[in-house]
Amino acid sequence: MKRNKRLAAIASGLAGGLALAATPAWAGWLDINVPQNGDITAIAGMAYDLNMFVLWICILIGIVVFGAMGYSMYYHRKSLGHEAVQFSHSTFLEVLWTVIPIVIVVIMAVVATKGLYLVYNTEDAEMDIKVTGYQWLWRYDYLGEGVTVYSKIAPDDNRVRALGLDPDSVEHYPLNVDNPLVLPTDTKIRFHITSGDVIHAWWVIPFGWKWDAMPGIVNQGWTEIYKPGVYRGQCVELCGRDHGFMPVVVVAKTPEEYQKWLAAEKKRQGVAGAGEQAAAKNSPPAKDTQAQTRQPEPNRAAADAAAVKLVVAH
Ligand SMILES: [Cu+2]
Repeated sequence: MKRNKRLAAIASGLAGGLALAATPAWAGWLDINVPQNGDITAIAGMAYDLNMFVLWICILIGIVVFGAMGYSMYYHRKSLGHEAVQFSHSTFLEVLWTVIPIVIVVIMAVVATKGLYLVYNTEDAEMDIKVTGYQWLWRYDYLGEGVTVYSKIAPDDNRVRALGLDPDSVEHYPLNVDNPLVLPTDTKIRFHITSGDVIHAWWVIPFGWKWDAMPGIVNQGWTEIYKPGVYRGQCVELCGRDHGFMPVVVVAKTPEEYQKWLAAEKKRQGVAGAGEQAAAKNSPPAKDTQAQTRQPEPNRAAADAAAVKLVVAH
């Protein structure tokens, strides 16, 4: 009877603890966990699930091991007249406590490898963005489109920083930029990440990864954004004086909205539109040398397309 009472007390204590954990007052505890962005990108969802999967395995192992220890120490204590067992080897136990951890590690390795495969599989991308880090801004090239965006900390944030104003006076300080990276949703986007000077690292939290941006090296990552919205991140490699002030802002638009933005941006940047390019292709080649000398520099879009091929081949 006594034992049942004790078990009931432990059970009610556990239930109370779980109920407490579920109340809104404890909701902040979720913030210290891996961000739960599975509804925004697949990789973020995978990272969260993997984290929780391994965490639950650890919790189960903890319950079994500490439960067995507690039970043994309490119910087989000396004062009850128990004597220590005197065996020194048990082949059965040794095999058991070798095989069980191996099985657990193999299961975790299989799940983690699947996750890594997801992160590294940049095949079949529908568009390519080259990300170049500079001290202290980002350059985004829409490869094959001829569009380039330079993105640096927004003027308001810069004012707060330079004049030592109240950081709360600017929302999302210091994670606002002048020109965000605009991307379409529901599109597999491949990133080619590099640097023009020192080592930076490009990080957008809901993408679930960060890649080093290194001079002379091109790292590849990918994302497919499920939900339109504004996603923030920053440089995460100490890159000099203003390392803390080179934020990343991605604005995800629906594919239709994105196409509209891209067309407007092409016009703004003076990139020949798709229609004009097609017309140029169809027109007979210029015969007189004067016209040839007057031809513009090699089309940036074509040059970028060649760059994509080069990068992808690597
Ligand atoms: Cu940096």
